[in-house]
Amino acid sequence: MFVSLLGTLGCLTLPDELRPEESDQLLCVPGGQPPLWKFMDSIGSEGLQQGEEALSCPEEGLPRPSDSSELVQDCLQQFKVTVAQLQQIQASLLGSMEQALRGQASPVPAVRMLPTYVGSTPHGTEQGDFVVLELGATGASLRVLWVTLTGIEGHRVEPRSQEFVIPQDVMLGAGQQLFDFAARCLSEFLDAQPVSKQGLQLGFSFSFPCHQTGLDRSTLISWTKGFRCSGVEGQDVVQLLRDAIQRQGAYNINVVAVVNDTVGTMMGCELGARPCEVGLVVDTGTNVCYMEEARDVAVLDEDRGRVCVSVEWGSFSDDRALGPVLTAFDHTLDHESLNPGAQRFEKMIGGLYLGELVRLVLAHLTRRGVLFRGCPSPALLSQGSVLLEHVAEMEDPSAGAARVHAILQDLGLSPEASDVELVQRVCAAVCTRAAQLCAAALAAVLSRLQHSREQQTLQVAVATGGRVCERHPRFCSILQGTVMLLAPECDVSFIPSADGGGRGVAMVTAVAARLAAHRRLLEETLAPFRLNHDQLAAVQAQMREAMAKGLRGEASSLRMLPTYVRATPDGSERGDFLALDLGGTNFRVLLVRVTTCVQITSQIYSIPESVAQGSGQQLFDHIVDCIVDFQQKQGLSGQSLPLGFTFSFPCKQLGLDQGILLNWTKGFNASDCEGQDVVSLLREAITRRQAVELNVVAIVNDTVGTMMSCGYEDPRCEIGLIVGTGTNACYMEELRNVAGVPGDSGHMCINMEWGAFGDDGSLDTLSTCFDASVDQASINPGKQRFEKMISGMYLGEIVRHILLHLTSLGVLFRGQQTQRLQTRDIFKTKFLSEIESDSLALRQVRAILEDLGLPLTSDDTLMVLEVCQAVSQRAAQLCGAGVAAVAEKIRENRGLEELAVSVGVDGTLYKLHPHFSSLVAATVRELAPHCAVTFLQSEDGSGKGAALVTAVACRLAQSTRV
Ligand code: 0WK
Ligand code: BGC
Ligand code: BGC
Repeated sequence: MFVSLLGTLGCLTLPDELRPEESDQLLCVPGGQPPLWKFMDSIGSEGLQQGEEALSCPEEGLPRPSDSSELVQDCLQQFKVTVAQLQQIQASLLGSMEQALRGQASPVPAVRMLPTYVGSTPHGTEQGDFVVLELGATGASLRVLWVTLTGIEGHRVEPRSQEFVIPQDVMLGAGQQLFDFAARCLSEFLDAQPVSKQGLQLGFSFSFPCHQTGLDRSTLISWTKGFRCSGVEGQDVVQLLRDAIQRQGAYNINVVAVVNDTVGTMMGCELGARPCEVGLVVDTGTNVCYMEEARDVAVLDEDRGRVCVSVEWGSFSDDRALGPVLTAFDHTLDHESLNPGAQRFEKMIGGLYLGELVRLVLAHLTRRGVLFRGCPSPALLSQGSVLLEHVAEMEDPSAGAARVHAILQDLGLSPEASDVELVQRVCAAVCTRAAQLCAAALAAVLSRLQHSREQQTLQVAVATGGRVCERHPRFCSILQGTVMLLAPECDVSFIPSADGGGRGVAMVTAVAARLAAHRRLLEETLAPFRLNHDQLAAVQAQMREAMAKGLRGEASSLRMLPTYVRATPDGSERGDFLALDLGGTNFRVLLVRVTTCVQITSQIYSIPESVAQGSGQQLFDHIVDCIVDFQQKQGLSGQSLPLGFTFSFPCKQLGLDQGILLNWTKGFNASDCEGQDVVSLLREAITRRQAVELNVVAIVNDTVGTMMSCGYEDPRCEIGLIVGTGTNACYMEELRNVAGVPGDSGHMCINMEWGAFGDDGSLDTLSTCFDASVDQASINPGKQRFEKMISGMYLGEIVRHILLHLTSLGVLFRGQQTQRLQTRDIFKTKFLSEIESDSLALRQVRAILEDLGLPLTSDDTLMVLEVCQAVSQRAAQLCGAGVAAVAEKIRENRGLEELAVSVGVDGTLYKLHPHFSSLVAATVRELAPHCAVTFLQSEDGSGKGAALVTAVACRLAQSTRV
């Protein structure tokens, strides 16, 4: 029962049932707080009679001096906070901070710990002219500044600024009214400045708790400090300001960043021996931010670097820690505030409340006849009449009694000398407690920094800002003294903020402007990779046209090569077959046993670059060496099994076992092969290697092998697709449409060799300078243009060229070109698949890139990820446009409304990239809505397909022989 009551300290509205007689014993909190009700009915406005009766001076029976000093003692004692209590607050706040950092939602953490998207303290290189709008830091006023950052250490240009008082009805009115007021102040300020009306960059210091989702996107959680405009909580305050500036229409101002005033204070602190990593503001409200380890901020997917977190300690409330130090005056103040129950901690420290607390104490002591002969003034009984400035002056020993007297007279009081001394003591009590509580909270932040930095002794600089810090005579010294008491192992230097954080906001704005400029440059660079529907439909149409020309035997970038495969397997094939699979990432030799099912035994052999680019004889001798090695290992030596040769290069087939290599692709360039029948080249190598019997029955392209391999499972599989080192497709075309091959009925599989699509320039409109760089650096410039925009051999290189370009623009890696990044093929296409994998956190992306020796910032990592996504997305969409063209061709061939067809697919890029296959399928659905296309990933590769083609050929040969 005791706890629950204190539990509601958050919003202490004493439940009726707890009226005085009941609560007497409950609230005598250890440490000697006098019973609350003794004060309550004499403190709050309702405690005081209203009107004339309230202002009446007691006729007789002022308290005896002894009583009054006990009364005063009682009163001031309440503001005394013990070290143990401060340590309890320090510990409790630290607990809440770490709970919130872990993202633990229940119990709801007492502080919010809001990430601010500020990832580094200023480099000092920031430069430019910036407009800064400060709203909320100093209560009922906003400030506009013109800040020039020179980017030269120690060279400072004094900001120009103007303060505008915000009318009460604007602070409590409609949100639009507030932002329109701000936009008017901006114009008024800029009208007085010799500045252009265009391209102004603005940093918005908005000092309220906000969820930030970007440097320029921030949603207000709740108002504090006397603000309560409607229609703003839950809204993006940057958008509200942009809309107001738009409505004002006087200036073209780009709101680049929004920051909390504590961040501005931290970022603005002069670069001393060590950068400030904590920003403390005590003005009308209070709050702190500090540089937290990104890995410890659960909501952020980061493991490296630091991020500035706004603690929002104003909302700290903890029964055990705060209960004992909350006085009746605090409850009354909260009860009568705009937001009862909220910001309890702030209401004990913030400048908006210190004056009110002093007023409540003075009114109470006056009521008890201890002050001003028991004669209150209307001002003393009016909420908010005692301001921070009053308290700061009255408490300032240098102000002297005369000044205090004058201030109290301004409040309609007639103070005696003893009153002046007592008022100063009350001010001191209230402010001392505020500074001590603030110190306990700051000590919690320092302990947190120690924890996260695993440092025994922490050296840190704290930037301080806000009028309580700046103007209150003793606040900072009490604060510093108490911090040293509570955090003795921390060596803290306090750096007063030179201009209330305006420069800091400009610093963040400069960083934001730089990042925004980088983002624009990134978008401009990647825009050509973002293909829209019309562009893809145009590629589809151009491919259809090229297919038709190729089939008619006319000049076309699509050679549409007949493969002499007329049928997909029908399951009656039987026997053992050898198969070779050359042209992909790996060269494989396979033994394929076809019974009622297909069993495969295979071995991967490497084709060294020197062989792939050596002599043709060397290449084919190497192939035969591998076959012999395989036969020996499989105990097949001396057996002459029918062999199917998957040869994944463009071949003009004259028959199933005759294929003239038209040109090498994919980095192969063996001499004396192009224009040759590769089956003959293989047979000659077999001959050269005496004692080997091999019966080469068929040569197939890997697309055909893949189609056949998948067709064995799904007879509707009539398209073969490879997206690996290279890319290509084949499909079953109507024989009547194939010029140069006799026969009008039946089908023939056509190897499109779509890798060469666009070699006639038809894709130049889509080609970028990065594609051109990759093409020029390739061993076959001008060739395989479509392949060079899609396949695995090239995507990594396209990305690398884009990264080089963005580095040269200073967008990436701070503009530092690294030797590694200049190295060809250093950025493997498999990195794209890894970097784009959803399961990889940014940190793993960073690890991949750091292995490449790239000096990364978290923004760089995000940008590299976006570059990879843009390049792979374009590749997948172009591939999808190609498949849509083929599917539509088959549908129209057969005069069908709707076509259901399957595509056998293979290739490392298609299989390993996390999004490639789904992007291809989505593009096909978009461009060929009347085709239900199923993609079948080939499990056994095209070697099996080659064996099946061989099996079909043997079956057909068998059937013709009988
Ligand atoms: C596996 C097939 C092979 C094809 C390769 C393509 O068995 O015929 O050439 O896929 O993919 P890559 O290995 O080039 O990624
Ligand atoms: C706000 C903080 C702000 C602090 C100091 C508090 O009321 O919630 O966001 O930093 O005041 O201005
Ligand atoms: C070749 C094709 C092959 C494709 C996929 C291209 O470079 O020209 O014949 O199908 O790569 O491996």
